[in-house]
Amino acid sequence: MTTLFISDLHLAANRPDITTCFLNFLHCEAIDADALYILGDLFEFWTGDDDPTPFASQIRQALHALTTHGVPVYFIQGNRDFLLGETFCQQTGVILLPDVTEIDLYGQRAVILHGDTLCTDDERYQAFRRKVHQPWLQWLFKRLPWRLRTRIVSKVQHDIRDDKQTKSMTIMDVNAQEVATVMAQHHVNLMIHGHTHRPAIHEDTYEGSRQTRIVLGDWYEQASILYVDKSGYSLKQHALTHNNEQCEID
Ligand code: LP5
Ligand code: MN
Repeated sequence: MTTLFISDLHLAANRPDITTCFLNFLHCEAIDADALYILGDLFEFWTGDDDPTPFASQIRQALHALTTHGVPVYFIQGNRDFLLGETFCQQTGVILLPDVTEIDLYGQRAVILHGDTLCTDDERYQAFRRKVHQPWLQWLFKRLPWRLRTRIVSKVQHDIRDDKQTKSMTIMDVNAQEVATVMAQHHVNLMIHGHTHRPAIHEDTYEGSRQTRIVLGDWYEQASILYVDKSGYSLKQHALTHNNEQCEID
């Protein structure tokens, strides 16, 4: 049996190819898994659990079908779906985990997270994150009418769209010291995260012990899935059409 990890799908109504790939993945692969971990940015942007669109309902239904089948699905919020909350979890059976969570993977301890908090050199982003994570602001925002919320999000996205172009790739990557600190705090040698869209398995030696950091990729052009079982792990990229033929949903 296998445990699956994914992140950064950026699902959106205007990318039905990614949605189909995700639905097929749930239907064909996740259905037989020990567990599925979604490490943030499942959605391009999640404006609130009361999202009334058919697109959101389709995703909720598919996750509900999987958890009802008996597969545990765990979710860590990303920087694009930090407003996903308990209502979504009640509707789908998905379990929301703290931003940084320790898990046991077939006898090996690991720390899992979205990855944005590791990018400590990106000070503008970290300041922005602190703002939008303020509980009072989220409380207020969630009480605004749905259409007004979507307009505010579009406006903020529009206003900051050029901001990333001014940052170097190094600033937008993880900070090595922060990675070491988080692994030391949790006494683990394995870390799994997404966010940077730079899929890789990094093997390092830190203070005499071997450490592994697995970075999941995004799903813009291909699906990125980490498979973990008793014998080890494998990070794979599949075409978005990967499961289309053998496992199409009726
Ligand atoms: O996801 P990716 O890789 O594209 O970029 C991220 C960082 N960008 C973001 C921005 C979000 O995707 C868009 C959010 C819209 C939010 C609407 C908020 C509505 C209010 C909610 C209130 C509860 O996460 C990007 C990183 C990059 O990862 C790599 O790590 O660099 O960071 C940015 O681009 C952010 C800018 O650097 C910061 C700009 C400051 C803007 C200040 C606006 C204040 C708005 C306050 C809202 C009330
Ligand atoms: Mn992200």
